[in-house]
Amino acid sequence: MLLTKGQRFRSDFPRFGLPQFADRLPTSVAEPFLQLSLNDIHALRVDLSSTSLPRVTVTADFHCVTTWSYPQVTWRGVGFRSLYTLYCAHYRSRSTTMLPPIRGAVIHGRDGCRTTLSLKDLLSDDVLIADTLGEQPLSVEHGAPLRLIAPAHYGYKNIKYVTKISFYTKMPVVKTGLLWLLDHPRARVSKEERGRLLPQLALRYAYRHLIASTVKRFNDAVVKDK
Ligand SMILES: Nc1nc2c(c(=O)[nH]1)N[C@H]1C(S)=C(S)[C@@H](COP(=O)(O)O)O[C@H]1N2
Ligand SMILES: [Mo]
Repeated sequence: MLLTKGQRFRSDFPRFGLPQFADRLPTSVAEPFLQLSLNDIHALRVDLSSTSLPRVTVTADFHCVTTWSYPQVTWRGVGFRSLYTLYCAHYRSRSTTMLPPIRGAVIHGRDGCRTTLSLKDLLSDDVLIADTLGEQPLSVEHGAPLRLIAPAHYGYKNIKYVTKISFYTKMPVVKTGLLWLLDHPRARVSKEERGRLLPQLALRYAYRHLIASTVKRFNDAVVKDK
């Protein structure tokens, strides 16, 4: 199997994430609502369980920045581009002004985890809001009820329990203390954009040593919550 620079395939698809979110596993699955807004106004709430937007299927390798990958994951849900088109129509129906050019978005997870992506990256064909993994509804471990999937980008751009996507006319930056250094604005796997400023090779080796303890930490948290 072909794998990009610095990545190694795992035989399982673990629950994983930033260590501070390990214990914030939602204990129940929320309603599949997604809020879209522009510059924090003109909000639109979409119910993904009843929307007539077309369903799409995307199969792709999943790549965590800490160097583990899991091959050929099949996600189903609603294509991001069709949600964006719906949002643009909503804006036009509510506003007397033209839709200003949108640069990027903050993607918010219910556990407090968030990140940014440019609109250009979000509008790629393979980006979706997924509610299904394989043949099953998305599990809580993997982000139920909804998660953003952007396969060309490292796992940390693929926000679980996504509740809100806030568009902005200026490219947003999320202030997450030191984590800012780890949040590359694009985080493309093909370009090995693992983090900001820091050398990619150093990150590759530093991260690799964190995998086993992080998997354990996330597994233990699941057990504790049950
Ligand atoms: N809400 C939320 N989304 C998140 C994370 C998180 O901690 N919270 N971690 C990210 C990281 S670093 C990775 S690798 C993937 C892991 O997804 P998985 O738990 O489905 O394997 O989720 C990403 N999305
Ligand atoms: Mo990750």
